[in-house]
Amino acid sequence: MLNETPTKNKNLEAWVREAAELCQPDRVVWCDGTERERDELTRQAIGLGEVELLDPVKWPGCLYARSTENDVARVEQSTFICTRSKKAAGNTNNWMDPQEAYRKLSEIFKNSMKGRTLYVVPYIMGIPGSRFNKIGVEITDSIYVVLNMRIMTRMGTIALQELGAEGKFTKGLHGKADLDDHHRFICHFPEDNTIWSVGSNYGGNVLLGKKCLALRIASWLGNQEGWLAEHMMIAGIQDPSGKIEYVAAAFPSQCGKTNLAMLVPPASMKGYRVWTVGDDIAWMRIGEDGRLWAVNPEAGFFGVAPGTNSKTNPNALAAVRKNTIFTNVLKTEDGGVWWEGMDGEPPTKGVNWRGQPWTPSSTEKGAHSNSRFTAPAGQCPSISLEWENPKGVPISAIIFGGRRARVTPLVYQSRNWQHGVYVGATVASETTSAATGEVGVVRRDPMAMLPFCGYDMGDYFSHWLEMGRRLKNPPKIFCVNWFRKDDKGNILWPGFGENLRVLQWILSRAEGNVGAIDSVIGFLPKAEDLNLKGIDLSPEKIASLLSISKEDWIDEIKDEATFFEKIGATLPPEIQSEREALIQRLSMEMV
Ligand code: GTP
Ligand code: SPV
Ligand code: MN
Repeated sequence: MLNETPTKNKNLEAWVREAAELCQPDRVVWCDGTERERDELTRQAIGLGEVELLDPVKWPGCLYARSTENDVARVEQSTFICTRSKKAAGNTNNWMDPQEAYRKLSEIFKNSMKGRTLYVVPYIMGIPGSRFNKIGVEITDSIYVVLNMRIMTRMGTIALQELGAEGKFTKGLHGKADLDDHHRFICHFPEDNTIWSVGSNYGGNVLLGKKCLALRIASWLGNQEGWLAEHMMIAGIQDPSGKIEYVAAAFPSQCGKTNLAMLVPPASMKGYRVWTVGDDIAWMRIGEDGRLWAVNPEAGFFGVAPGTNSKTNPNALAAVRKNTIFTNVLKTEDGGVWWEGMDGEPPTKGVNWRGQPWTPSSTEKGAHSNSRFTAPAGQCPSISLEWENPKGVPISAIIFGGRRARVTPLVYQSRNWQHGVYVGATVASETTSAATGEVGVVRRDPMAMLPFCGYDMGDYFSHWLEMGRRLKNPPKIFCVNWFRKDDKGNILWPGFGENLRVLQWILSRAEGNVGAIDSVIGFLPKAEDLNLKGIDLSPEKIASLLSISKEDWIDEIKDEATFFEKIGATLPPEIQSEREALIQRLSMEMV
């Protein structure tokens, strides 16, 4: 921890001074990212009650944190894109005039760090040394944020070195203020390369490298610079011959990216391995070979805790055994952690995410359904050897998906890139507790980017179409649904490790090695082409997983129309014509 200014970057120095004048902290501390600094900050955070130490033998280097009860998820209604013209933000984003936003948030930031320390956190999104990096600097009064940022990003001196005296950086100002949700705003100023976040101390609202920079600001930059910033996991699938092919998958929050990225093959699929490159964000560029190459710009996982166990995701469990921060899970009496869906018996007592005593007979959950772990990616046993390759990995298949009890089959393939963009653009999913608001309501979430696209959604679709035109060798585009239910409301597909069977079909299709049924919505697998050896699923269940109901799809098309109307005039004509072609295929089927 340095108290003098460790940078020669005049813009950075001036901006830190400006922020300190506004927020009036007692101290300004520049973070260097060393272990010594972590130990010192941990000691202070424990003293302030921001975090608790877990049992150092069972959970070495692990911390426990609770955010306040009204601050446990992203807040989409308080998240704004602040561009000079409202049009640039588009109709699916909340917009605020930049002058008004700066004025309004300045009022909240003003003097808000009195009695507190202001930490300056320089960080890299991307692979150190790569020309595709983006440097960010987050100013924050939360030690919890600093400790999380040092896991989620490459942080400290390394970032200042890469920034140099002249380098550009994303300015991120974060303050807890009074944590009142009426004073909670997450504002993005893409034209100023700036983020202001105030009134929260939770995840995607405050770890500004993640959703704010690596998706909202980066998607804006990607549109200008000709690349894609996506809410996608990335993984390598190794087949028994040793060949590795990479896939990238966009599912909305809490819909299975982390689990897919860390998949453990079922016992019956000997010789397969899945290698984790990233679990939440992909930055994708066109390589010299005309393929799409993806990099995970993060250094850690901010993963969903509930449901994580040795069957569903043993790799995540292994990754969180040390040096991990647990947020809003249950703390056990012996200094451990627990969440619903963990292995074994629940503890006989503990303290729940609200800080109240808990026993298995409590009616309330022990862990919040959006409780999370923050773990270094390098600790994951399935981490790919390529995860820090600055070139990234070449993507053979892009997969879209979501939670749908009905309508969407287990898997289908789009006809070509343009149709694939339409499939991605029309993805819908049941809402989850990753954002505040009602859970389980179906909403359109194109490319899983509805809450994260930093500009007009219609222009974003155009950018995807343009990328396709530039790709000589584009990945094939697929759609999956692990969450289809039967009439009794039971999920039909066993999911998790068994999803590899679907990936196997996807990769065979991408290589052109297997046939398919040419259906109205796209290419469906023939049941006999799915590898179902060693899995106990009746032919009837398989049939319903792969079935498409005309009535459901007609309803679907109507709902799409409402969403497309909302997007308005920027909706690309190609998307409209894909929709018309689908309507025509459906109506021909009807006569
Ligand atoms: P974010 O970090 O919010 O972006 O989420 P994510 O997409 O990484 O979701 P994650 O993999 O953490 O999964 C969220 C929830 O979905 C967990 O409760 C999982 O247990 C559940 N889940 C994941 N994969 C499957 C699956 O294949 N089948 C079923 N039924 N549930 C799954
Ligand atoms: C998500 O909500 O998609 C997350 C968690 O990955 S957060 O960082 O809170 O956005
Ligand atoms: Mn996410």
